[in-house]
Amino acid sequence: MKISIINGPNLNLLGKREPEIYGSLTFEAYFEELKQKFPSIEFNYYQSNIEGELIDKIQEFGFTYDGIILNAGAYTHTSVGIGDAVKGITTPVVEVHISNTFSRESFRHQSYISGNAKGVVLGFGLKSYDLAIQSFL
Ligand code: CA2
Repeated sequence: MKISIINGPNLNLLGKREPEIYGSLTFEAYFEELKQKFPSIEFNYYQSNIEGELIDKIQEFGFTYDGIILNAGAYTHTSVGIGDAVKGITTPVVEVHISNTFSRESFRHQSYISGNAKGVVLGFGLKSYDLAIQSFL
C-alpha cells in the first residue's frame, strides 16, 4: 500500500514554535515513528509552503497512490484550487489537522477540502496522522 502525506504552509515549523498548540516533535521525527509503526506501507512525505506546489503533488500522487493524507494548513480555509485538486483525482484523500480547528477562530471552521475528502481527522495532535493511516488499512 502506497500512502502520501502532504503538509502545507508553516508545518515545517512543527516542534520549533507554538508547542502548546502543535506539540514539540518535528514532523520529520514523527514520520520516522510512522515508518517504524507501519512497515508494510510505502510512504512518501512532502511539505511545501506554496499553494501551486501542493496542487502539483496532489495531482502527481492522486492517480497511482492508494491514499493521500493531506494537512493543507491555512490553505484548508482559503484554497478553492486545492479543493478542486482533491475533487479532480481518483486517490482517496483523508484531511488531517493537528489541532481541533472547530475550537479555534471561526475562519478555521471553513474547509475547501472536507466536502471532497473521504474523511476528516482533527484535534488529536500528531496522532491524527496515525489515525488517518489506520483508516486506509
Ligand atoms: O491544526 C492543524 O493541523 C492546522 O492545519 C495547522 C495550520 C492552521 O492554519 C490550520 O488552521 C490548522 C497552521 C500550521 C502552522 O504550524 C505551525 C507549527 C509550529 C509553529 C507555527 C506554526
